[in-house]
Amino acid sequence: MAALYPSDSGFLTPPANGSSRAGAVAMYPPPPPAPHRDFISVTLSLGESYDNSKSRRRRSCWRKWKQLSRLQQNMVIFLLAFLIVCGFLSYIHMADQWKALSGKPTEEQKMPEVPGLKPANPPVLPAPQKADASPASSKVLPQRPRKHFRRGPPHLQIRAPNTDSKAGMQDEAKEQAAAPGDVLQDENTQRTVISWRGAVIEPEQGTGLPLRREEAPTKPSLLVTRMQKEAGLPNERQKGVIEAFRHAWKGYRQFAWGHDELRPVSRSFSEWFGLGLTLIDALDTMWILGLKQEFREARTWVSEKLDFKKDVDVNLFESTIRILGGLLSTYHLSGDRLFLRKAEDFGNRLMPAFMTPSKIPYSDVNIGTGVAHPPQWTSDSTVSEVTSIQLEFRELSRLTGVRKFQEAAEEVTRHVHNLSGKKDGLVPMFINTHSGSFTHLGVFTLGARADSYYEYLLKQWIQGGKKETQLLEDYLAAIEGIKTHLMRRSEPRKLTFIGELAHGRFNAKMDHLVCFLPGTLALGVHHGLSADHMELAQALMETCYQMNRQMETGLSPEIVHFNLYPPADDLDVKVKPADRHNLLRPETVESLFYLYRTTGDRKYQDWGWEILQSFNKYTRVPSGGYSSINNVQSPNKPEPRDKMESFFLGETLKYLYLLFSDDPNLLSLDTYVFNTEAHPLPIWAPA
Ligand code: DMJ
Repeated sequence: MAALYPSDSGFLTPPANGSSRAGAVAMYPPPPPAPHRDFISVTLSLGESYDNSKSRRRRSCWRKWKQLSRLQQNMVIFLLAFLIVCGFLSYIHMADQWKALSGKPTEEQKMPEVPGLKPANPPVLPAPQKADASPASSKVLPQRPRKHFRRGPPHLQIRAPNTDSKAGMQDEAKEQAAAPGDVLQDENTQRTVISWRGAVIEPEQGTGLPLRREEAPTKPSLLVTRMQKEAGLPNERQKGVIEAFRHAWKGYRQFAWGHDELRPVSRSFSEWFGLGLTLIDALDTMWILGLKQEFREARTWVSEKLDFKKDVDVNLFESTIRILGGLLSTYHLSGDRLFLRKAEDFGNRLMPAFMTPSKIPYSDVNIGTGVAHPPQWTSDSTVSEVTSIQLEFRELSRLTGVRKFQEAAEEVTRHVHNLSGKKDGLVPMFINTHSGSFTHLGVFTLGARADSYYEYLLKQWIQGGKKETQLLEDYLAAIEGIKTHLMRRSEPRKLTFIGELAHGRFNAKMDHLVCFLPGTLALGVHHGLSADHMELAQALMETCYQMNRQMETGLSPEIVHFNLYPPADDLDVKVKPADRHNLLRPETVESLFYLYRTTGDRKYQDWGWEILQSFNKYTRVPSGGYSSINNVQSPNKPEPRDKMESFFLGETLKYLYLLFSDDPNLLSLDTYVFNTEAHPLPIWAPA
């Protein structure tokens, strides 16, 4: 006979000197409440033939049961009953959660299949042959659909992607092994991250630093279910956008996978930073359009191939708005921490740009060596560039709790706020990185090199919960400056437009880039600013539409000149030969989105639909992708430039999709603020 004793692990083990082949079954009771100790034993009878029949097992169980004391029997019965009740309750709870998290498309979520949707007119661009660089051929296609490992702020997730939790964790482990020193990676950091997610977020005061705090966690299952219900099915026009995106993605996937930009005509690619720019810029668009398969595949690339440890110069502004902004918004939408880790890694690598005598950052930085520098010909930086990185750096600090990002970016804002050389709120185009002063004084534009300075004044104010009054004051002053110095009306149609001022001389030239302004003005009104701004927004929107409408292709040129003097001509808009190109830019449709959201006037949707059809007619390349064109005034020979800019997927198609939505809660303007590359970031204290 051998008695068995409970081991440390709770399993029953024989005593040290006992036979390990005891063949006896025994149970040691819990610590003795009873006055006597019960030992249950079975006599070994090795000589007997082994009988493992059911009836014998049943008899022996029954015998053992009878050998238990009344107390033990009651305890066992109680334990079983308890386990059954617990099991039942947790089944109900888990069933709810799995329903919400399973990622199986509900009726509302099912991917729209729109194979029949074709452009109204056949594309005019040629279809030459070229080698295949698709992810399929380079074997990066995911083998099977993955389940999503849900983490991150749940109430910002609009849909549940379908990624495998195990795969997610493996990716994460790999990422952590590969990431540089100060990226979220060690156990301690992980623990901090978990604890800050549990804290209740407060709206941030002014430029104060929010540290490792996030929104109060709400039950993810309920939120995801609610958001799935709200998302709704795409309407016909949205399906048109999805079809356009898929066509663009097809070209990128096949000929430019993992490279910066597709060259759709030559079926090849071009590199700028060598960081998969189009793929990153397009991530959140895929999420918003519900393109799960494409998103999963791109996520795999980010996880396995995207490496910032690279000896390459990047432009601080362009890489911030596209890469940092794209990663941060994708993190917010998906809740997948892979994107936050990548964002923090990238943010760290950009930081040397700020190490200048004035703290005004250099335009370029090598993300591998950490060497930053201005362009070769000057020590100036562009004003819009140094003042349009703040939304992203501030958000990165909020999410990581690392102050330096926000501090560096806000130092620039403070500095520019106090700088002389402005004209009624209007800023010059250049700033010196040594002296910190504006240069090339006396030239004012809302176009290239100044545009997003104005946009980010308003958007930072919104992002921070409308508390940073200096930002608002600078914005309001600038709008007044625009009205006084840059706004005019054309002849004969009296279109309101924004020109430029050079040393007191007005130039009736307007970049298509300026068409961001009606949208920004409307956004300001949505957030409580003067109704006058809406009048100007609507007038400018009409002008931007006419810049498209009056061209033979229905697409705006890069720059127009307005006719100021009657009755010289019946055309308000003139285009110089050097300015006739269209780069698939987003600004007109971006503003149409804001104008429709804030006024509800469907004409803005109709205008956007016309523009999408023009893109399909004149810029679509049959083998996949869209190309910028050289001549918007030549419908028979638009001359493809053989390049699809990353912002066509990051911005243009995203804004079109949102424009055609009738759901104001789809990326609500009260919850999100879009960076200048159309990447939605959360407002810190949503209204
Ligand atoms: C984008 O990169 C951004 O919208 C930027 O603010 C201006 N230029 C392009 C789009 O035109």
